[in-house]
Amino acid sequence: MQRILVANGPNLNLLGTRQTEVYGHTTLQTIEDLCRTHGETLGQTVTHMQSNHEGALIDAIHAARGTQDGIVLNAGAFTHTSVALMDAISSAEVPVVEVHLSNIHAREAFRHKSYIARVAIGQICGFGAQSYVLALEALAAHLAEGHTG
Ligand code: CA2
Repeated sequence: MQRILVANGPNLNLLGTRQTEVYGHTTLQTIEDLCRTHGETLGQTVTHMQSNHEGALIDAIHAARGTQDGIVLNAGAFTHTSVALMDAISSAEVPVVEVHLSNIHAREAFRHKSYIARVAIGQICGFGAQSYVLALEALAAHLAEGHTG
């Protein structure tokens, strides 16, 4: 089984409750359930974490070293600001797929820059909850090819 951590950053705990015109009606719980069940079909054991705190996300990435085979990361607004998260990913030696619900490249200019993209194996954005499913698929293929870090 591939061990996959799905990590969500700030404000994503509010999904489905506010700003539904931007982020839709799907709750984070629904996304977590979707990832767990889809992961099972891919031979993945999916665990979840969400935090509004940069340090907690960094700790989770550090803890993934040697305990997870891959990470699906929606770093939320930290995507566009956090050199510290980028450095944590560099040091973890665990492949990361960056995901976003919205198409960050079609939004405000400040969302076009991603520090995560520099250290992720790839980025999937704009497909709502399906972005996470696509990221699990991408990790399954990447890991099956024998890639590790
Ligand atoms: O599209 C995405 O997944 C984002 O990572 C979402 C972040 C945003 O800062 C990124 O640019 C793109 C924001 C998440 C905030 O989520 C909320 C959900 C409901 C209500 C309020 C915020």
